[in-house]
Amino acid sequence: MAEQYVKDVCKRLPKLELHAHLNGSISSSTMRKLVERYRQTLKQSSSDFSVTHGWTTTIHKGNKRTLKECFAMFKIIHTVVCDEEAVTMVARDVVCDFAADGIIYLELRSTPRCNPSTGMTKISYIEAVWKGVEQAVAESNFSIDVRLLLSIDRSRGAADALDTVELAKEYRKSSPTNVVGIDFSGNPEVGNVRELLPALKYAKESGLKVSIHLAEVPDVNNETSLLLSLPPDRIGHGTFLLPSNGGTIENMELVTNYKIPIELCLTSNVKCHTVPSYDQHQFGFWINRAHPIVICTDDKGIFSTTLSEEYQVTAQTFGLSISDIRELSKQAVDYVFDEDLKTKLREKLESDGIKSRPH
Ligand code: 6MZ
Repeated sequence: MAEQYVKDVCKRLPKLELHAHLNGSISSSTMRKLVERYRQTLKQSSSDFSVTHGWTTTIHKGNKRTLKECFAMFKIIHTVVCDEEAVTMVARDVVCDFAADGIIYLELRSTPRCNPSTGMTKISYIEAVWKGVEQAVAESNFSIDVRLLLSIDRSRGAADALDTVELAKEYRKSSPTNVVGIDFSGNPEVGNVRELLPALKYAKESGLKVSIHLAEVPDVNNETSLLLSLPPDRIGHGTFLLPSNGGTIENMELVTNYKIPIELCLTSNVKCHTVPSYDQHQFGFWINRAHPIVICTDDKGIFSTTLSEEYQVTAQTFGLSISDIRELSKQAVDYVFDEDLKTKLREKLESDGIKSRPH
């Protein structure tokens, strides 16, 4: 199929994004606004931080970075997203970007963060995120439903993890922020999963949905078994789960027997060197097994991608037909964490699908 044709179909296709980290999804134009604001409004001197000198938080086309370098980028981003105003601007812009790319349902995940120097607290952070979401939904010409996952950063220890779960419980109850679950993420080379597991169990017992980054790096089979014991409602990446890639048969069987949906982020994995090339991505394995999978962006700002582009590169690499692409976006509805929205989303996909169907 011609590249331009597939590109157009993927762009017009109504899509669901289930794995997007807020601060990794910032476009370069929003990033420029943030850096300028950090310099001017907050009057930081240029020697304060490298954000004022040759900063870069995007891995452009054709370039790659290690996971370690990616995590260094988050430090830069978090420095400029330092108060509620910046958080709201980021959430608003990111939701508008996704809506313009044809996303009809977005599960946005973010780590509640406090900053004593600006007075931002975890609570004011969450509320600032939701304020930005509401602004985007009100302003956007497109119709998009947004739900939040609060992220546990595995590098921050057990007390912080428990605190995040408590916040998620509170916000789910008092609902205006539409928190539906917990994400477990952060630098996979840092943190002790055994210590963090009780917080994740507590989240599950509390009825929160839980998506877990696991096997994102090699040689973590014991940690992966612990995390699979929950079991998670969805898995992020799972790159090194397969026995052919250093995983264990037991872990792989748990994932397949429980049919745990896997959030696959092709460009992220290729750009971070955890997968050598698109054609060697584990997407090929799971699709052949008819295992539940969903295509996602991970950090569209850092990896300079869009969900449309992720669908396009997946289709072209693995020879998917237009109906395969449609089926992938349709199946994603089965895996969303807000059960109450599933019927509405199916109807929307059906009617939008008819409108956007190529002649
Ligand atoms: C693991 C990741 C990640 O929470 O400040 N994050 N964790 N693996 C990845 N693969 C590349 N990409 C992003 O967004 C940024 C945070 O999301 C997590 C990291 O904890 C990062 O600091 P928020 O909105």
